[in-house]
Amino acid sequence: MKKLLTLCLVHQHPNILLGFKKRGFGANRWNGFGGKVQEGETIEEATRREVMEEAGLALKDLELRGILEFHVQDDPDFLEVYLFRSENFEGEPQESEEMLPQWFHYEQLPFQDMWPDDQHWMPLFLEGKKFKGRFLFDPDNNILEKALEIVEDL
Ligand code: 8OG
Repeated sequence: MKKLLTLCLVHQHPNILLGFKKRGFGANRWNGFGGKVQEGETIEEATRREVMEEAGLALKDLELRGILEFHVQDDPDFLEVYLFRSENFEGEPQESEEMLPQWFHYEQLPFQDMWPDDQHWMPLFLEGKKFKGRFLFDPDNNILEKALEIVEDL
């Protein structure tokens, strides 16, 4: 079964805001902000809610930039992650129970402490492209298969 999630990268060039995930799925990694889309909300509403909950920011803009599927070997469940870029917001990045936010220069992203797929699609994100991807992981989070394509529209 498919699970729908959101992920938002706040990008004020040359810097990207990431959060250090303190607990739960993906703990001890830097990532954008996001989570599961709940019943009764749109994907965009879920993105705004998660960024507010995790980083204390009210987004002023939101652009869909990628759709990424994540599969784990031998698991029929998979994630479909809607990846957004946002540039403008109200508020100051604030630490939450889940995330510790920090700005990173785009050339100094901490890929060794991020999800292993991020280094593959981040260059497309930084070039302003839209893309679709599919990654298959083994149970230790190593990438077994990857497919990534630039698309005109999502
Ligand atoms: O609600 P929860 O914190 O579990 O949501 C997981 C978040 O992590 C959500 O924003 C989607 C995101 N995420 C994955 N897999 C991957 C991945 O491989 N790379 C990145 N960058 N984010 C991911 O669930």
